[in-house]
Amino acid sequence: MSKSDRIYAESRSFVVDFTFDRAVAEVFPDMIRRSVPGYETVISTLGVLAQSHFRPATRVYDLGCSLGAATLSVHRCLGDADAHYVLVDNASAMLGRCREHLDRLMPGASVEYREADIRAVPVENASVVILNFTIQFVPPGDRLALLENIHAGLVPGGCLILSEKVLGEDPGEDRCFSDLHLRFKAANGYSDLEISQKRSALERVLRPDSLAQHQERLSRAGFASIRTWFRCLNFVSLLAVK
Ligand code: GEK
Repeated sequence: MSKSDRIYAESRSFVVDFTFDRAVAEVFPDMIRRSVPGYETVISTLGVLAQSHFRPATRVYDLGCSLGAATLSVHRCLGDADAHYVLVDNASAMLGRCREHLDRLMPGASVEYREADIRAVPVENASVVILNFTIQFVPPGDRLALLENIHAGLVPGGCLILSEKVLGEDPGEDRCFSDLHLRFKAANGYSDLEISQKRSALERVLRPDSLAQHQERLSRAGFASIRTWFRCLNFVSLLAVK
C-alpha cells in the first residue's frame, strides 16, 4: 500500500524544480492517481491494446516506467507469452522500487531494468513500446529523435502507446481544461497550497505539447496509423502503429 502524498502540504519559502526522488517514489501511486484524470483506466486498458499488437519473441519497452504499472498491465494481458520486458527510467529511486514490485508481481517473467536516459536507449525488435506520461519530461527539441528511434526499432504492425498531458488547441480550451484539472485535484483532496506549490515545481520540468503537435510529430517519425483512444480533460493517450 503506498503512502499518501503530502509532499507539498507545508508552505515552502522556495519551491525547487520537481524531481523523481525517494520521497516521490514512496507516494507515487497515490500522487499519480490523484493528479492524472483517467490514469487507472489508461493503465488497465493499455494492456489490452498491447496484447493486440504483441508478436511472440519480441520486446516490450516501458520508457519512463516509474514503478512499472504499465508493464504490469501488459504482463497481466500477455500471461506467459514469449515476451521480454525492458523497463527504463533515469530516476534510481523510481527504478529501485519498480524492481522490488515487479520481482514480487511478475516472478518468472523475462525482465530487464535499465537506469538510463530514454534518449540514449536503442529500441530493438519491439512490438510494443510505452511512453506513458513520459515524453512531457523530455526536452522538446529531443522528442522527434526519440520517436524516430522507437519507430525504427518496432517490427511491422508493432505499436507505440503514448499518453500525455496536452495543451488546449486554443487559449479558451486550454483555460477550460486547466481549470477543470485544478478542480479534479481539489476534489481528490489536494489543498490550494499543494496545487500551487506542485505547479511551480513542475513549471520548468513538465512541458506539454498540444494533441495536434503530438499527431504531427508521430506522423513525421513514420507512424502510419495514429489514433486517440483515450481522453479525459487535458490528458490523452494515442495508439500509433508502424
Ligand atoms: C506509469 N510511465 O506509471 N529518461 C528516463 N526516464 C525519464 C526521463 C528520461 N529522459 N524523463 C523522465 N523520466 C509511468 C509514469 S512518470 C509521469 C511516468 C508523471 C521518468 C521519470 O523519472 C518518471 O519516473 C517518469 O519518467 C514520468 O505508467 O509522474 O507524471
